[in-house]
Amino acid sequence: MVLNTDAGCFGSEGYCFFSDVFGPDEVLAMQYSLDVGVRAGFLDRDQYYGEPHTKEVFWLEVCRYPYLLDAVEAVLGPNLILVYSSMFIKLPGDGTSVGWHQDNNYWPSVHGTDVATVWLALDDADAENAAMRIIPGSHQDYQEMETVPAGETEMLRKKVQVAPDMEDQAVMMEMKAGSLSIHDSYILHGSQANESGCRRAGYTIRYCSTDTAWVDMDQHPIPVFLVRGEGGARGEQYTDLRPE
Ligand SMILES: O=C(O)CCC(=O)C(=O)O
Repeated sequence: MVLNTDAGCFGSEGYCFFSDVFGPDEVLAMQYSLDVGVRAGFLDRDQYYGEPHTKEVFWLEVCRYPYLLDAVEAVLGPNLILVYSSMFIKLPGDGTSVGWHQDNNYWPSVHGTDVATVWLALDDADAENAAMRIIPGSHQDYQEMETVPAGETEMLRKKVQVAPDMEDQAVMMEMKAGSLSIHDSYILHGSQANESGCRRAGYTIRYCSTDTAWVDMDQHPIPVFLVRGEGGARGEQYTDLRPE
């Protein structure tokens, strides 16, 4: 399987990669900050830290990092809001997996199709330590798929049952720490259990283009930040965090 490294193919494949967006020193700073947060008991539940950007300025600045936003802009265009973020941490041999799912299924307050997730590698991610997997093209037609309850060792509450022939098409999102992938909010993705001796942490950051997508702030649990460009028709409801 050839991996999609071209932002221009995001529309057809539903994902793409950007390598080395953060340098080695920045990766060390993020790993340190994650370790401190874990020790301080910031995680909401085992191996999951919800909305770090609303709790620690450090992570908010990661979400506003210019090179990262350049990558998001290459995919979604220039008018960007930051709607959610969370950390998926898989410890060596912890046995937890993430069932196949579409992100939009978890976000009733977020409307529209120009919605995407940055998956930022805080550790090197590969097949051994359960890099995320994606089924290319499964976002097409923007259909919300039926879900069933997930099992006890799965990190999310519900999942989509995927036929084996479709699962065979999955690509492994292997990347070095500091690199990132971007995936469409309708694409099927998940990850298996980490059978290796190495941690695999990823920071997922969710953005929308205000050209077509919007957030119902009466339903949304956290502030939405305008990080680049124009806020659109509902822009006054978002918190302006554009650079000076
Ligand atoms: O990190 C993972 O294994 C899963 C991440 C995920 O499900 C997501 O980005 O929505």
